[in-house]
Amino acid sequence: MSKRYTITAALPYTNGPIHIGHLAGVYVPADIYARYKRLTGNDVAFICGSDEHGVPITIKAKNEGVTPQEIVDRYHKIIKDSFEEFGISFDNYSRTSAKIHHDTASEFFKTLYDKNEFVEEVTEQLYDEEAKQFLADRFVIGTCPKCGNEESYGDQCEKCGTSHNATDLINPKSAITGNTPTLKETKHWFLPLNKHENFLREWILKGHKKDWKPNVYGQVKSWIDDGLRPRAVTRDLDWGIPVPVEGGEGKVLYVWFDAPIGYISSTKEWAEREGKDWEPYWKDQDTKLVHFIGKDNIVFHCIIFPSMLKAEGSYILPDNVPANEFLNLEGNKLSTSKNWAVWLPEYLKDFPGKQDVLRYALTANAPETKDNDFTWKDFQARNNNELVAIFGNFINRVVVLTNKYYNGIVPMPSTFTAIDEETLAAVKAYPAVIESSLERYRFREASQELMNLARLGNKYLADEEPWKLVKTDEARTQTIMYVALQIASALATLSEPFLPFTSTKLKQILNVTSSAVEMSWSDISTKDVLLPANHQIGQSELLFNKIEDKDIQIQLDKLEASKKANEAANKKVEPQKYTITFDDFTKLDLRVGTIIEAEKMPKAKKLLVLKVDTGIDVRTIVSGIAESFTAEEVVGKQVTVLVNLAPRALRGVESEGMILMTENAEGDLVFVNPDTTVKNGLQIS
Ligand code: B3M
Ligand code: ZN
Repeated sequence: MSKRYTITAALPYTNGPIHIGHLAGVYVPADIYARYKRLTGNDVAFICGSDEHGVPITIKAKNEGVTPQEIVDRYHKIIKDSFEEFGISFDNYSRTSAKIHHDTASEFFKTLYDKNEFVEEVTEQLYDEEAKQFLADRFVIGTCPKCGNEESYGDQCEKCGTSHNATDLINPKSAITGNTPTLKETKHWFLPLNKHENFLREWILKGHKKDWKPNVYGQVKSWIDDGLRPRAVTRDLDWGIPVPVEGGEGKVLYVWFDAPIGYISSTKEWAEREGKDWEPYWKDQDTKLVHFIGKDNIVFHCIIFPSMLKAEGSYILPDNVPANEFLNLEGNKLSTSKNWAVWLPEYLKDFPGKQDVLRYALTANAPETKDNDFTWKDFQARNNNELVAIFGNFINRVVVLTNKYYNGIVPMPSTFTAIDEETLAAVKAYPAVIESSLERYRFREASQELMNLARLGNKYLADEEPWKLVKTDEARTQTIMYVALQIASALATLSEPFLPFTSTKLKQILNVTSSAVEMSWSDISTKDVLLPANHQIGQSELLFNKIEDKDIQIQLDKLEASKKANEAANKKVEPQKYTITFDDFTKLDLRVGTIIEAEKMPKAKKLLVLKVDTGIDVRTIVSGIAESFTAEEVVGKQVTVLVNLAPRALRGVESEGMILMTENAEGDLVFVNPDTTVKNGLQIS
């Protein structure tokens, strides 16, 4: 039965581009779900937008010496483009700096204020005397009172997920100056979550929310069981939505108060554009509201936002909040600051046209029930062994053979054998199989069922061997190809939520884009004929290409470079050594020289054997630089040489001196040399 769905995906902060963690955790599953709901005939509003307030944006702007507006304008565009490029089919992508959002959020606040749903209180808050600023949220770092993480933020600990008040932090430090904050009185409006505890308990714990994912239900239960306290929903900051009531001058709404209202304002913006009424999408009890988020957002979507909606009184509450766990990358936590990530704009540069490959790899390995690891090897294997070898191979065989035997015209079948009947019946069952996974938000499982349908097709062809029968049994060959084409046709539609670009391409190849032959999701289980005899299909085109080891190596090298850069950045500057006399210094004979020959020391990873013109002589120096330079690269380089170092044998080669080196920001070795070419042999003093 057709239903109305409001599907939201967490509003990304506009302080950086989107990476694979965001895609895997939130946007790909949300998109699969929205596409599936549309395909099955529902009325869907798939809603998102940029979260443009909040401290991370102010901090980024400060660091770059630009305005917060410049930051959000830059990343709003980059993020929006990435979503489009990856086929995330939002009905609307708005931004919280939009007027419609400021108006909606202000109104929402005023309604709660008028209904006396806030507690107005002057309390002592953390204050940085030097920066002359109150410290909330990410402006303050300290020890989490719950788990002991020493780098918890003022509003949330990223380690254990707890949301707290900044004054709860043990040992707070200002993120701006590093100072220990003082306490200063200021007035704020608090949402008394304790007042909503009973409702939350009834709604989530005693209600029908037991079918929520165990990670979500478990977290929410533990928060409620711990007891809820009032939370300030205003801040002493200048970036955000001004507090719209008396006494609110110079204060803004807490970002987590305004951001979820962004779902509502984005829906309004969409409805206005489409000439629809937004209200049923948020106020009709028959509408299913589903929030796709990452696990760090659970408290906001399952406790705070529902309390706000309940307090307002006219809104529906979420039907489900299928939060995902986190995705790691090659064994380490994804991190923006450490550049340990795969950024979508960069991925597209390196793998143009391969959006579906990433969507598939991330879905097949989605962090649904526990944190999961993305590895480039797995990505390559998913592509080569599944998309290319199973899905692509099946389609290619069917299309090539149909063109070869019948000039691309779907042949007329004759009598079906038991195998044919079974195969066609299995195809008919697939929509229900995939639906059952999707209805339980099990996207990994659903993607594997899709692949199983392609497997079924491959096995059918391999068992029936039309390429052998074509010489002896014309009628049987026609029947086999007819059955195979029905499978291909089912794949074209069932793949759409997961592989939208592939689905479009496949529909073009099968020539099923015109309304006469277009097929819906439900047709697959109800119709006997999906692709009728005599229908003309197009030429074969490869849906997927093999990804080579060298392409994967480039990605691994990039990560290695990030790792080195981090190590270099974190390298502590060594303390100064003990004092030496001028005489001690003059003992060192440092000269400028030029490397004139170089070769790799056999069987030694790190060593190059160099011939260096020191101006005094040409001598051999063995240098441990082979991991940073090739032999060819260093020939001709001017370097600084310690020429009076006692010779010593390295792997049987006598080394007569030492070349001075240091490290660059990427952690690679670099030469210490004069900044202009000078005569070899000149002394350094
Ligand atoms: N911007 C947090 C995040 O990106 C936040 C989500 C808002 S959803 C209303 O993790
Ligand atoms: Zn914690």
